[in-house]
Amino acid sequence: MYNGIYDIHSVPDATGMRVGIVVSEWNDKITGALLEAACQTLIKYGVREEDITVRFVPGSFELIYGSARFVNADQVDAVIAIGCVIRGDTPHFDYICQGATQGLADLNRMGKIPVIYGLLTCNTLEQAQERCGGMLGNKGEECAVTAIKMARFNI
Ligand code: DLZ
Repeated sequence: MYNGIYDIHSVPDATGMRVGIVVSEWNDKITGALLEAACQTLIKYGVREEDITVRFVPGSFELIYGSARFVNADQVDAVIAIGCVIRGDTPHFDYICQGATQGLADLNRMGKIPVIYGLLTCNTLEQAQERCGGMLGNKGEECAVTAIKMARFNI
């Protein structure tokens, strides 16, 4: 039963936590900045640097496979999938976003370990820049906090 003392802003201690991060090489300036913030934030809350495993994949569509490998390997407590898709002239953007989103959602539905959605889906490069350390903060930091909270999720 909820006893009214849960502080939604507190981040659990992440000591001993192991985290896998899958990073897309497309738009690498953006994904690199997201990765940097995610790692810094994990370490800030107690994750040891050696317990963070980073793997790169060519594009955001491959985040599904990369994350699935982590999920099935049973070696980490959470996975963060980092990518950035920027709208172009063709419907390609929609297919990649839909495919990656559905694939990551499917992995979460397995319920083995949480897979955190660090995919920026932007209309312009400027929108992406605003979200990786610009005016709107850094989604990598947000993903790290979410990973810690979800790895500590218990029923
Ligand atoms: C092909 C493609 C395009 C056009 N744009 C992006 C993008 O903005 N961001 C991204 O992460 N990946 C892009 N890709 C690559 C696809 O994600 C994928 O790597 C290829 O379709 C091969 O499966």
